[in-house]
Amino acid sequence: MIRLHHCHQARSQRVLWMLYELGLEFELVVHAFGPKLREPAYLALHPAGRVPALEIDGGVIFESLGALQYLADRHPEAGLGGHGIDWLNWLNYAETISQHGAALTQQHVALSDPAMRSPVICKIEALRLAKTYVALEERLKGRAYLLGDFSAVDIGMGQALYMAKHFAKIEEFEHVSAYYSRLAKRPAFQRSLPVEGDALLYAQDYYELPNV
Ligand SMILES: N[C@@H](CCC(=O)N[C@@H](CS)C(=O)NCC(=O)O)C(=O)O
Repeated sequence: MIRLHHCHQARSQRVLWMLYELGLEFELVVHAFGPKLREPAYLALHPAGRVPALEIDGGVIFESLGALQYLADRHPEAGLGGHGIDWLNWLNYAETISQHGAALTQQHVALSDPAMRSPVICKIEALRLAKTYVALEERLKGRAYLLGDFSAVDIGMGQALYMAKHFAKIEEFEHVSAYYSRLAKRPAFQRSLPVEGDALLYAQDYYELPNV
């Protein structure tokens, strides 16, 4: 039995996308963001009350990139795995990007009262986020995917960009934009997106840089 705990548009989307790429059977439990994630039943699965939590093979994986690695290793026949310096760097670089996406989501979305938001933090985080694209742009010159062929690393990064581009546009980064378009065409990515009627985390496609 495989069971994924997921919130729409969150990092758990990485695991959902990977499960679809692998064509595995699983149960999907969609949670709303909020205090329910901090109830004891869920904390027994994820010690910090976040998503994802992937129940699999008698254990629970509660880090999205760890789940990608585990699933890639569990299914070598899919050819989405890897190892070594490039694999580790680019798998985990998704979190260098997502830390800014998460901070900006907190500012623009979680803090529903605009008076609580900090335009300075919003601006610093968005500028630092855009800087993370520079390394990605360089890496993608002459490569369709981060490690050459499509792999689980691109699932982590594709979802990081899906979140990040709400706050820092990718259009001026030619290779990053082409890469993201390539990933977004994948049927498994599209299946991992919310559908009409689902509660969305992001009400806008893009949140402007504050003028401070
Ligand atoms: N490094 C973790 C981060 C997990 C995380 O912070 N998830 C966010 C959504 S992207 C979450 O569950 N937030 C809910 C909350 O903080 O209440 C991972 O990649 O799985």
